[in-house]
Amino acid sequence: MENRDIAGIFSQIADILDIKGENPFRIRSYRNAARAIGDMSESVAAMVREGKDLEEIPGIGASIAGKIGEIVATGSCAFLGELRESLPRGLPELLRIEGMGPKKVKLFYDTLKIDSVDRLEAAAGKGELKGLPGMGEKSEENIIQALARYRAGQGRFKLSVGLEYAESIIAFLKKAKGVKAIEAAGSVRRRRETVGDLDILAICSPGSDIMERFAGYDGIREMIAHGGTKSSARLSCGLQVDVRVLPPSSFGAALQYFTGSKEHNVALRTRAVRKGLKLSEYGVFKGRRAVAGPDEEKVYSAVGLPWIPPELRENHGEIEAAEKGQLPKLIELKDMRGDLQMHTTATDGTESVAEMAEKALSLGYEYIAITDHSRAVRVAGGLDEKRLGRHLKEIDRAQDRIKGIRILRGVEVDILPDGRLDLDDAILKECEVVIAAVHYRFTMTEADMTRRIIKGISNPRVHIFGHPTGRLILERPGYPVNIEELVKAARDYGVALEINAHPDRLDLKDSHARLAREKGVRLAISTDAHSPAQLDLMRYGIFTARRGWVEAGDVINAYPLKKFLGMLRK
Ligand code: DGT
Ligand code: CA
Ligand code: CA
Ligand code: ZN
Repeated sequence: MENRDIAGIFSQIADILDIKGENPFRIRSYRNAARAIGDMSESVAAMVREGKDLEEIPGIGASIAGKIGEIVATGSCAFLGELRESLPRGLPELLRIEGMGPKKVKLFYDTLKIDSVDRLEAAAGKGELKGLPGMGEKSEENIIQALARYRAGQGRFKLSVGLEYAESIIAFLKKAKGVKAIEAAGSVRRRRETVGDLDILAICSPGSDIMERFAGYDGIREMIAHGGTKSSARLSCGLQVDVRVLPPSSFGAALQYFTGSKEHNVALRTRAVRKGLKLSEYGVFKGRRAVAGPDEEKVYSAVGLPWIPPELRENHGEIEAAEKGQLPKLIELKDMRGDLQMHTTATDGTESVAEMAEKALSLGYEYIAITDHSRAVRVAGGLDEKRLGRHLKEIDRAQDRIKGIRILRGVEVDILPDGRLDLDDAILKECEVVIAAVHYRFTMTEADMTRRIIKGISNPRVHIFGHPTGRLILERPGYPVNIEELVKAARDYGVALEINAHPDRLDLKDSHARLAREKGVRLAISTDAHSPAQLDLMRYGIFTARRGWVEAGDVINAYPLKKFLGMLRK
C-alpha cells in the first residue's frame, strides 16, 4: 500500500460524505488526512508495520488512525465500502468533472436521476440542465465543455503518478534474479505532463524470474498478459504497466523506439531511409548487417545525429537542431541554487519558516524566498499589511538563527480583478521577492483577464508572475489568458514567468516556457511547497523546463545569490 492509495481512499470517503451532505468538519478531517498522507515522504504502511503511533502525524486522529491500520492490514476500508453501497455507483465519479461540486451532483441526481457521466452527457446534450434551479444556458455550456475535457483526459495520469510508480516498480524488479539493466521508456521517460501507460524494458540473463516477481508487485489489480518476454498488468489506480525483456543486442534500439514519441520515431526513420538504412526496434541495419542496436547513443550516431535528450523527442524541431549541432544544453536539477515560492504556517503551509529553511539547506540551496499569500486568498488565511509586516520580522529572526542559506523576505500577492495588487506598495517595498498571482475570479473573458494580469505585473514592485495560467492538470484548464501578450508584457516590464514545479500545476507548460525563453523572458522554477517534503518536487519543474528547451541561463534561480539579486527587476 502506497501513501497515495491510502490518501485516495480518504478523499473518496470525503467526496461521498460531501454528496450526502454530512457534517463539514467530518468531511474536512478526511480531506486533511488525505492531504497529510499524500504529502508524507515516510511510508505510512511501514509505520503501521513498525508499530509507530500514527496520531503523531498532524491531521490524523484516533478514528482515522484506526482506519489506516485496517487499510494496511486488509487492503481496503469497510467504511468506504458501506458508503459506496449507500449511493449509486457512478455518483462519486461526477465530482471529478470540473465545476461539479457535491451540491450539483445531488441536485442533478435528485431532479433528473443523473447517476453517471454517460447520463450527465446525455442530459446536457438534450439541454435538460439549464432549466434546473441555479442553472442557465451558460452553466450548461460550461458543463458540456468540462465533459469534453474530462473525456479527453480519461485514462491518463499525472506524470508524478506514472513516474513514482515506474520508479517503485523498477526498484522492485531490480531485486529479481538475473536483471542486468532495466529502464522506463515511453512518455514517462520523455517527462510528458500526463502519461497513458508505463513501458518498462529490461535485459535479463537466462533463468531470470523477473516476470514471476512482477506478478507479485503489491499495487497490481489484475494481470492482463503474462509471458516470458512481455507481461502487462493493471495497477489498482487503473494505470497499465507493460514489462518487456529484450536481448542485449537490441536494447538500445528498443529503448529508442519505445521512448518515442511516435512522431519523433517517424521522422527519425525517414531520415534513416534517406541514408540507405533501416531503423526499427531491433536495431539500425545496412542491408542485413546491424550497424547499431545495443546502445541508444549509437542508434542516433548511426543516422548521423548526437544523442537527443528524451524530453525533446516530440518532432518539434529537435532533429533539425541536432543535425546542426544546435541542441540546447538543457537545465538540470543540480543547476538550481534556490527555490522562490513556498508557504508556511503564516498562511496555508504546514511548517514554520525555520523548518522550510532547514529542509532547503539540506537540499543544498543557497537561498529561498518565503512567499505566503495575501489577504485575497481567504481560505488560506492570507496576510494583510500588518500581519505580513510581522511575518517579515519572523523571517528575519529565522535568518538570524540559521546560517548557510539566505532566507529572502517574500510574498505571493494577489492580482485583484481590476488589476490592482492586494497589498500596499509600502509593504511590498519591504519584500525582496514579490510574486504576483491570480487565485480567484477565473471566469473573465480572455481580453479582460489578460488586461488584469498585465496591469498587475506592470507594478514595479513585482518580480515574478506565479503559476501563469492557473491550470490544474487533468482537473481544470486554467483561466483564459493571451500567452503571447503576457510574454511580451513580461519582457517589457522585466518580470520573470514562473514554472510552478508542483506536479498538479506545471505551468507555464512546456510549449509556453519555450515561447517565453525564445522571446528573451526570464523564468523562475519554484515548488510552491506547502510543507518541507514538497521542496523535493523541484525535479518536476525541471522536467517541464527541459521539455521547453530551457537552459540554466534562462532561469533566475539557477544563478548564485548575488547575481540573482542583481537580476531581480529594480
Ligand atoms: P502514452 O503512453 O500515451 O503516454 O504515450 P507513449 O509515448 O508512452 O506511447 P505508447 O505507450 O503508446 O508507446 C510507447 C512508444 O512506442 C511510443 O512513444 C513510440 C512507440 N510507438 C508506439 N506505437 C508506434 C507506432 O505506431 N509507430 C512508431 N514509430 N512508434 C510507435
Ligand atoms: Ca506509454
Ligand atoms: Ca505502452
Ligand atoms: Zn499561488
